Order: sequence, then structure tokens, then C-alpha cells
Amino acid sequence: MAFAAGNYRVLAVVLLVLSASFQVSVGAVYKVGDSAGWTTIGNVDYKQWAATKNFRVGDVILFVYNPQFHNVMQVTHTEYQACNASSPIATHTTGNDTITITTHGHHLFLCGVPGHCQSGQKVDINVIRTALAPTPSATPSPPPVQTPAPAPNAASPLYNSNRLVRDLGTAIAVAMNILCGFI
Ligand SMILES: [Cu+2]
Repeated sequence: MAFAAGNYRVLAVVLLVLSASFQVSVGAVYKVGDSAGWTTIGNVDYKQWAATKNFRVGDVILFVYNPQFHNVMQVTHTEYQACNASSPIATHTTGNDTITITTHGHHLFLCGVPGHCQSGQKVDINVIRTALAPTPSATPSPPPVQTPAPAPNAASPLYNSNRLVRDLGTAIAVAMNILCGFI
């Protein structure tokens, strides 16, 4: 019985290592505004913040803020320029929102609280194509539905492999939790 428990422990360690290596390959996590977070205090220059990053498909954008005072809305290019928060593509309100980038191009976010976007609480996450192909237009990104047919552009295989890696990581994490319950 003790031998069996020992085996489980070794297996758990192996899975832990595997899980960690999978998580590394998923993508970087970028906290918007770094230590300042998502705020109107201190006039954080989000344009400058984004300019220093090299965003890639698979990266995670993290918005940390007090949900009593702010929110996160993904908007179109026109809405972004006009600070129009009336019809966002998506709205996030937890105060600790993670958004995984699944497509190339501009991902535009602003705070929908009146006056905040105008005072600079907006950020453009631009994911440049590695192949340097011109982006067609700022169309809203499609919902993350798995399409069976392979698309001709380079984004799909990369996206699918990232998904696979993430799902594998999750599966391993779940398996670990079950195993640890046994030990
Ligand atoms: Cu705000």
C-alpha cells in the first residue's frame, strides 16, 4: 500500500513538470499598465506601454482594476477613436480579466465609464503577423469556435496548436488534482 502511494507521488511530480513546461509554451501574460494596472490615476500612457511589447497570438492580456470604478470593453476601430462605449464587441467587469489573443491585428480596449477613455484609459493591443502580410481590416474577431476545415491563412494552425497545448495543460492539471487527492 505504501509502495502504491509512492508511485502516485512520483507520477504527480512527473505530471507537475510536464504541466509547467506546457504552460510556458502557451504564451506570455501581459498585465496592462504593469504595476499601475488599468486606471485613470497617474496618467498611465497605455500607448507607450503597448509600444514596448511584442504581442503574439496565444498571449494573455491581463486587466487588473477596481471593478467599482472601471471596466474593460473591446471595441471596433471607429469606436476606439471616438471613445464610444455604446456597443462594445465584448465587456469584462471582474477587475481581474484575462483575454487570450487568438488572432492577428488590432485588439482595441477602452474603459466604458464616462470620461475615462477620453482621459486616456484605452489600449491598442496590436499583434503583428510574423509573415508581414497586410491586415485586411479591423473586423471584429470571430468567436473561438473550432472549425474543422483548415483555413488558408497561417493563423489557424498556430491557434489550434495553442489551444491543444492549453487543453493538454488543463487536462494534466485536473489529473494532478485527482492524483493528489489519492495520496
Ligand atoms: Cu475607467
